[in-house]
Amino acid sequence: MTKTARAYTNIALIKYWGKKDKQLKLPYTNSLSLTLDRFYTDTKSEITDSNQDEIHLNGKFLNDQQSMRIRNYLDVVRKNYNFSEHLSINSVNHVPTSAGFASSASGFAALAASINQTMNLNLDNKELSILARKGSGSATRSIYGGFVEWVSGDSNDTSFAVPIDEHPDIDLSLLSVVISQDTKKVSSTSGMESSVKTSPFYENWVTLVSSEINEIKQAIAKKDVEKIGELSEHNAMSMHALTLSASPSFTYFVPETLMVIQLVKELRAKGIFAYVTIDAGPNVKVICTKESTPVVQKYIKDNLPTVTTVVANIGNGIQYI
Ligand code: 2P0
Repeated sequence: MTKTARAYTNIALIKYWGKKDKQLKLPYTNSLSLTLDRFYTDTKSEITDSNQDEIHLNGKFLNDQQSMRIRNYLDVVRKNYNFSEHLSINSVNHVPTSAGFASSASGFAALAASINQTMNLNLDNKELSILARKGSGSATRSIYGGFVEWVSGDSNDTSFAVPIDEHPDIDLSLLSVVISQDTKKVSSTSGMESSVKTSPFYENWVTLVSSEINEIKQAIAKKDVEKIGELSEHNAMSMHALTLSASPSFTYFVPETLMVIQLVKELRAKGIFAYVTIDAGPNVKVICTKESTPVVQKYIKDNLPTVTTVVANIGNGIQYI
């Protein structure tokens, strides 16, 4: 019997923002993430006699338009691995869709792992990471648990994730502050394209990321959580500066995003461990320690009662259940 593939989402501490090859999804820079235990996708696939793929998400059949991205991906996988069978895919997303947590990361990592199993492709984790990348850049990193680096590479075979520390013994948690679950107006793919093409700071970003990747790896090795927090916050703000400096300018922030940033700064001024990171959406993720998490959670809820908060800890790589 085919098993269900489970992949957890990840939060990039040093972010991927821009492709040098759109087709292969080769990034301009390396990126580095932390896999989370709270948000994941379960995917099961089976060979079908039908002459087209059948995609179900959260128990609902997706029509042609809704399933286009996944069907295009399956065409790529079939071509790459030389099989012709169509698949019936059942995916359940335990991630708030399109709300700043990349459901595409866990989604495409779980899909790649599921196909690997159903079609007996016998891919190792490096090959699986390459396969997941073709679905979505951030999925490249969700193959592994803990701290993961995606090495940009310069070809299909050289762009994949490597585990930095899959089970780190480090005091870090992530408080997700959910401001809005609305679908974002600018997709990550088009947001990064516009930043690469039009932000006058894009070259600086590439230089910055290369030094921040080295610094954060040293901080991880030393378990220097303050340094990890500082670098992550700085990197996130630099990424969002690329959106603000694009032409036309755009931003993923909403007023509450800035309010949470402000609250986190207030907490830090009081000696509480808290740093923000923000993906391509309005929601804020606060990097905390075990001790600071409840304090940060209460402070944010007291000041902004409309938001919801979820705590995530460090998660594992791909699992088959
Ligand atoms: C990241 N993000 O490193 C960055 C930071 C969002 C902000 O990767 O175009 O869905 O499918 O490769 O991976 C989200 O974009 O984009 C993302 P594609 P993806 O996690």
